[in-house]
Amino acid sequence: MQLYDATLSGNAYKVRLLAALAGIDLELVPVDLAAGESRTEAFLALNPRGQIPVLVDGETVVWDSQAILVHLARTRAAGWLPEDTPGLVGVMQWLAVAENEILYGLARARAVRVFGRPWDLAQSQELGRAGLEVMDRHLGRRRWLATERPSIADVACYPYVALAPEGEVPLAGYDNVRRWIGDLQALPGYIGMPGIEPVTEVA
Ligand SMILES: N[C@@H](CCC(=O)N[C@@H](CS)C(=O)NCC(=O)O)C(=O)O
Repeated sequence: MQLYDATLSGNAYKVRLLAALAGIDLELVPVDLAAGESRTEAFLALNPRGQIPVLVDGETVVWDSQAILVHLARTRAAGWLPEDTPGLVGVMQWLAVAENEILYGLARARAVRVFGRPWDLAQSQELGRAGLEVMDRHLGRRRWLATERPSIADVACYPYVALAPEGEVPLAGYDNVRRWIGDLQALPGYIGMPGIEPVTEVA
């Protein structure tokens, strides 16, 4: 399987992370976003949105990080996506948070600060903090986001939450979120990415 990837993309990292946690081999194909490599005709044939990550699994091409996590869980990492309705619904709810408050909030704030993207920093940070508050309350009652064990919901939400300080959204005060980050970092097979600090202690 090939993953069209960039080292500093949190969306691509979440796919690398699930693969590492579940022991799945991936061949990484680097895409230089700054050079416009995601906007070429050849790349748009893979993903009409012109974005990474894209997974090529034989004849199957999957774009969008959430969809790729589902594909990997359904084909090679069964324990990461529950089949029962409440479990599946719980995962879907957190994939929605990953695509909304986390992507348009925390990830955008980071993209403004790290890559100079032209989005509204204060608005992105505010949306990101709203997502963190929801997560923090939820994680005060349970260890993992959707099920009794880690699932693709945790993997989908993790990268841009852990990278939030790069967008000038400190994680101080979100103690349950920081405990959850530490639990994820302690999982066998865990890999990090540049910009994610290890959580060593939670007040
Ligand atoms: N919802 C998409 C978002 C993907 C995305 O925003 N990818 C960024 C990198 S993190 C990208 O490829 N940007 C290039 C562009 O939009 O030109 C996903 O989860 O895969």
